[in-house]
Amino acid sequence: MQGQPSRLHDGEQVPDRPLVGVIMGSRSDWETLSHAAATLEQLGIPHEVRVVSAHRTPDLLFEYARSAEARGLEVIIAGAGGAAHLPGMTASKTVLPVLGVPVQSHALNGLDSLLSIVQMPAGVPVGTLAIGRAGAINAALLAAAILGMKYPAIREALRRYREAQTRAVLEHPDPRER
Ligand code: RP5
Repeated sequence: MQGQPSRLHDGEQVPDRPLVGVIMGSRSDWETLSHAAATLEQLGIPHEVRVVSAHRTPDLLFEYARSAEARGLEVIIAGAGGAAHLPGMTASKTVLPVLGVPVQSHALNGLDSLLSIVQMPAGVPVGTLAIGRAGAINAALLAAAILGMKYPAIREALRRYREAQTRAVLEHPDPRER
């Protein structure tokens, strides 16, 4: 219909408001979580980025998770290192999907972060990704897959990302060439 915003087939237009909240326990986690934000950016997914610590700012964490759905967030990516309570505590205060990224800690190389995030007792799930950069990128891609079920434009962006990745491998089969 003329004058109406064009509606994509079988789904909703991507809104301007942040759909993904990228949170982390410390500014020192940004080096890792920046890869999630950059991937969301690449896919054209509106997102916000915040430091929210389970240990240092527990009230802020509760408020952030409690209000996330009402503010329009649809997925939360939570990264933390060491005794990494942030993803699990966030998941305890919202029914939005929470994707956990274990940050590579100095003491135990991120194994502590991984186990803290992945070993949730039954009842409150956290979708846990790999330690470090790979996990941060994959959290963004998984967020895109979740959002893609509702927003066809995001599903198409994800499809293009995967096609470009495949092309890059096929077009440069010789690992010695630069
Ligand atoms: C965790 O403690 C954070 O997620 C971070 O990975 C780790 C260390 O934090 P900083 O001491 O660098 O602020 O809560």
